[in-house]
Amino acid sequence: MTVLSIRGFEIHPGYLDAGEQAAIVADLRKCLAQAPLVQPVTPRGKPMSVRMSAAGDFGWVTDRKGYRYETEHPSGLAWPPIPTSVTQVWRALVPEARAPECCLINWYDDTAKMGMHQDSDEADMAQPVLSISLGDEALFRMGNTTRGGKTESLWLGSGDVVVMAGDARRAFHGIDRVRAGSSTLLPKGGRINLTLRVVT
Ligand code: MD6
Ligand code: FE
Repeated sequence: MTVLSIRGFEIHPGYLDAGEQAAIVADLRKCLAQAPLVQPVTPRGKPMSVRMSAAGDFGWVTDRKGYRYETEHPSGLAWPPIPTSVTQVWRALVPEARAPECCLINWYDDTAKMGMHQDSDEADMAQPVLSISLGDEALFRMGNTTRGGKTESLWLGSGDVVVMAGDARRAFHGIDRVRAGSSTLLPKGGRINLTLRVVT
């Protein structure tokens, strides 16, 4: 299987076949029935364009009180467990890592994007972050461990998996845009990105 390395990001194009992608989507529907997607706001009160939920021991949340991990959905209910269809990918690609404690679920419509950011709210930055893309293609921008400078972009398609480990673990990255209608996986279109993390 092909593996690309771009600025230390390890990219596995087409890692999941169509059947595996559909099985994960079916599992995520059950998760989202228990922990519905919410529109988060930044600490400064700006609504984000993605809708967000999570599975696992912790969910990453943002609101007026700041960015943080929480053990409960904003409704006060526990997050659902991470589906085994998802943890399998982590075990296969990062076998040395600790078990994932959070599966962040980001849903993008065709206007959503994600500004350049670092994933840095986790206690053990030696642990990798793994992302799974499902549905419409998205333009993923990879930068440096400090803000600014040269970047490289790549379209992530449905079934692609990205591992951020080592130096890339602290690299800035973001989503510039989503290509509407580029996948038939989700009947109403859009894109789901899962990011698996060790939090503690
Ligand atoms: C996205 N991904 O693909 C946004 N974070 O929608 C991320 O923010 C990300 O792809 C950590 C590791 C891999 C990622
Ligand atoms: Fe990220």
